[in-house]
Amino acid sequence: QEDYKLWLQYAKVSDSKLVSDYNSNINGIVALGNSETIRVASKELQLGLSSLLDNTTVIQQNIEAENVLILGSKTSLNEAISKSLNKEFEQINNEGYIIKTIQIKNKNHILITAKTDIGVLYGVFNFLKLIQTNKSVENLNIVDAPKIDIRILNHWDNLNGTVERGYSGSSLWNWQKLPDFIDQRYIDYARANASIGINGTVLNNVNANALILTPLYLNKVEALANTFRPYGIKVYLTARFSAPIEIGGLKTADPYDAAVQQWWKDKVAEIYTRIPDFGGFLVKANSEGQPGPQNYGRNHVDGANMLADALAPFGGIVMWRAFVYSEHDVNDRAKQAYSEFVPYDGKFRDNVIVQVKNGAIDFQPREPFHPMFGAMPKTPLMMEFQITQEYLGFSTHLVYLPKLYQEVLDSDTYTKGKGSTVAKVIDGSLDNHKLTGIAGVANIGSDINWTGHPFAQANWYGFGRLAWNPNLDSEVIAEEWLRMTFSNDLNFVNPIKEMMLKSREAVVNYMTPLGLHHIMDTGHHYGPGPWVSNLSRPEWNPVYYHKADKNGIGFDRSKTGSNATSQYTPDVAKIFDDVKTCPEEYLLWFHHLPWDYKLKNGQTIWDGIALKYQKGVDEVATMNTTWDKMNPYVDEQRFREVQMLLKIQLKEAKWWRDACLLYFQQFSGKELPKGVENPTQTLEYFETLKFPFAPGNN
Ligand code: BDP
Repeated sequence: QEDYKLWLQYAKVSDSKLVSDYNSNINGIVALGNSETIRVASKELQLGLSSLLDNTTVIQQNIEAENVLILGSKTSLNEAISKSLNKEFEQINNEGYIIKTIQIKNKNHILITAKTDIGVLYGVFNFLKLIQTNKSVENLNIVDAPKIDIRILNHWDNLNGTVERGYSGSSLWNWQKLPDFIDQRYIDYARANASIGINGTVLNNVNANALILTPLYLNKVEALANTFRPYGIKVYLTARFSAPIEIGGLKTADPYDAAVQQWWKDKVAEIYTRIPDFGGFLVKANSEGQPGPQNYGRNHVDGANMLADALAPFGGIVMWRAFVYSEHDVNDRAKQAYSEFVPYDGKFRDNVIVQVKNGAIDFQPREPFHPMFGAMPKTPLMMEFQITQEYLGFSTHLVYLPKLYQEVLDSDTYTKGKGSTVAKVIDGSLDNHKLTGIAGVANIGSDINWTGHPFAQANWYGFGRLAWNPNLDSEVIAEEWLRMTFSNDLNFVNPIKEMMLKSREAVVNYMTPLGLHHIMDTGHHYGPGPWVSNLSRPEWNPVYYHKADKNGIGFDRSKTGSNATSQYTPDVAKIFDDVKTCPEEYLLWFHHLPWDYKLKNGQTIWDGIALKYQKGVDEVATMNTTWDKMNPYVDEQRFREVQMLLKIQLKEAKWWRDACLLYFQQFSGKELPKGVENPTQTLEYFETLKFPFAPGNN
């Protein structure tokens, strides 16, 4: 089925001239080396070529013929060839690859090589991509390498098969049938990830269950690790901080306790006897009720370093999350992670990396970049993006997230002057860090199409591409994804690419325009709930975030308010602090403004908000009409699915618009401006809507 195949459709190239050009360049494959990785690489190549080009080229033993596709790592090449590529090899790291047209005895060949077999596999996928996207394979000279070391998915999968904030079925991992039954899904999962360069996976939820660390489960984890290894994907686990008590029989999990330290050392050694290339632990500690070092009067450094010491002898790492906010300091939740972590800069072990969400609240449709980026130069920080759309319409709304990712990565921290982008913090170049990483909270589940919405596959794909190179353009990524997933026909690619690129701004507009945030309904986080004010912790309530009243709307985080702006470098703080220079997309994130405050275009805040909500709805309406014309280019099933989903999205964009505007209107006391449709329901109606069927909230 098409939708299962993701961007690895390998659909037959429709242009017959192109097919013959390709075929004339590919007249046999020679695979050097005999590792599992080389085996899967040549298998993928054969699958791709036969399907894309009807080219049934078989593996050959030598390079006698012309136009042979040669794959193999540096050490497997003959010396003359390898020497001639010295310059190229210098430009790549262990995971990079070279695709080059070379001459041997006056005959042309295409060489796919790398320093490692995994690099060769990446080269193979990228070579196939050239054909998938109808690019030329003449005179090739491609040298490419990932800019970030750890490119990892975080699965929020529970051991009972549910997925926290997962909207595409249940967990992929079938713990009952593992380790004996290796589902084809696991292999296709690994292929898909390898094809975009993802090289790590955390199998289980950050809200962790200690049982994953027991032999019963480790046995199964080992089977997954063995399955993923040929594809260059390392397995990581979340470590529940209280595991020494829960499964170790100890009385405490205090990181200063010698028995606790020993327990972790033994546990880690046990894991490595099973999985010699185990990646390490991801830890959510003292956050939203999870246990952690603070339960024993210790701090994040104590906790992270204890685990790091256990992992260090084996080369493992700790990814320690900075997603913390305490109920004791409710002045401004956005400030807390920074306040708690920045004083620890330089105190973590070398094999600890602190994992920071892209913004200071929680994966909202738009947030300014997290002030921790750039603020801890002596500590490697990794990015945590959410691929699953917890706050952006689950897997029902079409939202192209690489736009969001790129906006964050391109943000300038100014910590070392202009150009100190978040991307440079993450790729280690700004502060010279060796350990670098980027994580995406996966949107993958057991649905046939993996991600629920056919277009949500693009978010998995795009995350992987930006993890490989955070400087890539989201537009380029959208185009290659569309060509590989659907069609190379420009009558399809151009309008749909534009639709994807606009979809992120659309969701911001119909959910949280002008810097509004966290006004979704409680628990499920799906529909609007700006009225919610009855939750036990103040910072869980939407009213805490929008602060709408008769006088105005917005959270004052400037100098006159919570002063969260002071957590940014002075250059950035100055821009955000001044209502005149603050970008309007962050206006109500940083400022509380009267309803008749004038925006740059002359509209009042009230009119501006209302018109933005309307614009969001209009954009989704346009997405619908654009897609309706795409029937000729897409298989019936995916065409219909997307069409139905877009209709729901339109209905729900209106729900957001009407509910939020009716609610805020109570305070503004003003009429809706011309151009904004009148709500067809009352505020009471929206307030009493229930959403008991929301998935993923467990
Ligand atoms: C929030 C989710 C919650 C996660 C938490 C986290 O609502 O389910 O456990 O983040 O990242 O976005 O730890």
